[in-house]
Amino acid sequence: MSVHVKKRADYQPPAFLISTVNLTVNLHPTATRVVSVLTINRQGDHNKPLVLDGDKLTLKSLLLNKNDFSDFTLSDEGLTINTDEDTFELEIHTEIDPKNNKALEGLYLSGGAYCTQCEAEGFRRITYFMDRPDILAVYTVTVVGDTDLPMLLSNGNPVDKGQIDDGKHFVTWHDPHPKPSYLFALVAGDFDLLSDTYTTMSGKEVALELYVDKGKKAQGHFALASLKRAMKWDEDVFGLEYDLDIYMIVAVDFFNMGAMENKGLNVFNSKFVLAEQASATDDDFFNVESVIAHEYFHNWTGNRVTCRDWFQLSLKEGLTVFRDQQFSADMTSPLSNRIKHVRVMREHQFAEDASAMSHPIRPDEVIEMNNFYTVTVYDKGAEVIRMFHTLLGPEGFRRGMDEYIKRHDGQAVTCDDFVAAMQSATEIDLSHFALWYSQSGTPEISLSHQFNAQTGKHNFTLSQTTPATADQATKQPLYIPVAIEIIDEDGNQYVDEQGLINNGLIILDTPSLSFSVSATTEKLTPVLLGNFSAPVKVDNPLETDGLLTIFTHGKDPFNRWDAMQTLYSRCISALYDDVTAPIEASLWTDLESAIKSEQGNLELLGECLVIPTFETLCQTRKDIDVARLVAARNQFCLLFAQQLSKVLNHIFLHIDTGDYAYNQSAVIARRCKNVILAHLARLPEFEHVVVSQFDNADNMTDSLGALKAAQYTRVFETLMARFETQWCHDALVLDKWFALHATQPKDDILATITMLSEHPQFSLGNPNRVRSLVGSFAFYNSEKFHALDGSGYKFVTDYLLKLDGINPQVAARIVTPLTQWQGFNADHQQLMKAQLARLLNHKGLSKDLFEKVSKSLA
Ligand code: 0A1
Ligand code: ZN
Repeated sequence: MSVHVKKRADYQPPAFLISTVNLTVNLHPTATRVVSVLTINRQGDHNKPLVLDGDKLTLKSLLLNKNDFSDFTLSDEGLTINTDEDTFELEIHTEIDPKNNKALEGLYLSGGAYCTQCEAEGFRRITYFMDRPDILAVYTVTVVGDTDLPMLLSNGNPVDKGQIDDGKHFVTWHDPHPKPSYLFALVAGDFDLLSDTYTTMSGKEVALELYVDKGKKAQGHFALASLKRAMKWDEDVFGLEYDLDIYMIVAVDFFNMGAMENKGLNVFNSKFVLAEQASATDDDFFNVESVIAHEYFHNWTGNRVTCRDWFQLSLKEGLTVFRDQQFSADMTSPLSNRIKHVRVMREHQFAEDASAMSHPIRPDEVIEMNNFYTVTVYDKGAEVIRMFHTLLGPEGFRRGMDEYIKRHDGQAVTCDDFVAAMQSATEIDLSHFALWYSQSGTPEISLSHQFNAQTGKHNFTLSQTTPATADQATKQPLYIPVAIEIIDEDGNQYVDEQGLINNGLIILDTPSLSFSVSATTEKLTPVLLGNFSAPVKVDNPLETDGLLTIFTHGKDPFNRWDAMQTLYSRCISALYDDVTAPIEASLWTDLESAIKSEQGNLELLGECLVIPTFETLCQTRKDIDVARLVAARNQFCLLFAQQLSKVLNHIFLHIDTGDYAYNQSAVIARRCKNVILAHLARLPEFEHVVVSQFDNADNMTDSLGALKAAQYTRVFETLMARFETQWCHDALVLDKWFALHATQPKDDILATITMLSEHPQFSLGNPNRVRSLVGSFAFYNSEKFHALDGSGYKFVTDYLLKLDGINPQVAARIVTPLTQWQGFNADHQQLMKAQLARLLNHKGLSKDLFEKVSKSLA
């Protein structure tokens, strides 16, 4: 297959600019007509032709300065216009087929509604255009549709509407803010509408409109309230105010990602809009609020200031994820948010960096841009922004942000521009720090510690190294802010003699650095990477007593949680070596007292009782034998439940979750209770507790908590059947049920998944369904996905071969676990690669899958 690798270094400024776009879209399921009138200006002194991108379009006619025009060439990739005009108007008539657009890029049908998805390169599936983010134009859009599509929406403000004939009407929209084509949107359908208003800090009233499927209005109130909280927060924290008269959000069922920040008209996966007590878990509520906020925050970080080219994606995504994380922390709690994000980093981003898809947060080479909406660009990108925030402090960061917006409002810029704006707000030289944008891989920091009893001095050496990655063989030392505490057994804090530790932070910007501490005690415990101050792995060689000292006396709650995670991971390692190995009795008494001591802090306790997932455990291990690691983890969980059941049950019985409410203390209480229930459920004598919670739950968090716990009991299948009967009408709830089925490590799991894919609610064309069934199996059913007869790998591959012809973007996401073979032992690797080779040999493989599969076999 012919593939084109795009390189960041090859960026060329556009040869032409497009200042205005006048679109008329006449909707029809299989033959939508699009008329695009563009005002175009040549840039500089050259005689290059105008090259427009286009994909799956039928060109009907072309006019230049209102005359028929024929001096053009057409290819699969676009349209080349040969003209020597410098300023001209181009009118392009095309036809497209939304109904048969199953890739869900460009204009497509979701249920009965038309909607668009243009990021990253979907606008070229609607009309011929310079489909790149540095072409900023003012759009006027007329949507023409049948009257059974009462709502005709596009970006900006409505400026005209009317009846065309009996069966057709139109609405014209004008967006005064120049924008890149990826922010274009159009929606047409018959929805239920929730309306509200928001008065901005300067007193302007903004209409808020939320469009949901008919009958789902009650599930939209929380999203609308979240939007108002996000608008207020951005004013309070960043002084950023909304800039149009209307803000619309539409929820659709068929969507490849979470949501999309189209100017003034966000399109959302319904999963991130709809939420009410009976059918949504606390996590769902949380996710709705954070995705609503994320898309809203893009209005400034993404839309008003956008990316020059797609290599700069983290400019808007890393920054906006950081902003939504800060918002969520303010709305809920900093600790549980931080732990949530660190879990994502450790489970998914570290895995990506260890794989053939490793790339810096600002990638250098791309075949298919859709493959770069990654945990690296988004989540590691947000960690890099967080480090700016740590280094500059909240005020310095705010000054940098103000400067960034002041300099670049209305422009398409680069990550370097962002760094330069931050630099203007601090004395710290950020040039070394900026290496985080170009160097991939997960740095590993380690600490060595020697005590000299004669001098009473503790010498510490902190070192960093970044292992080579698939994309970069050599690595340089990074500029790493490491939050650090040095404590003794009673929790007294110590400072270093060199004064390298300032306000609990040490800057590690060389391969290693040393410092010393004077103390009479031999037992000093260094506590590293408070609040996960940098996206790195840590090797801090502490014994159990050191970890328990951190748990008991550490100042930073993140470190306290992390110490427990390390402790559990150590125990699992011992069981990996020998699953029958005894665990020292003192560990259980220590854990029991640790648990008792935190009874009053259910947030930390709930998180500390979570055993690291299989995926997290993989990130600190090599040459993994999956069955052994799964067995070791299971054995540890069983011992944990057996040894600690008394104290856990005692706490379980004393947690009062009260009447249902979605507020912080209630969420924390439910979370802790359900974590404990999942432990207790491993013991037969607690089966009735699981059933009783399932029977009595008045909210989805507790129902699903009971159902998940039930997987360790004999009643699982019965409860699953009851759940299905109760929820078979609600696709979003059934997704949870599909996912829970798919993650069962039972022998006939492949037959079960095949059967479920014939369920009336299942559809291969719907990304949410595919992700919940097949995605959950590939990502989270480690035991059966990695079965050593190769059946799990083959099953997923067979499925991907079917899916790739329908929706390559989703197929390329689900292939991820298959490409991450590096940590597993040779038996696994061989089987995984055999299936990757099958994919690679497949005729007509999409660019999306080709890029990931070929890299992982290289
Ligand atoms: N910009 C959106 C995410 C998004 C990206 C690509 C999409 O289709 C290929 C859709 C949405 C966000 O960050 O929320
Ligand atoms: Zn985003």
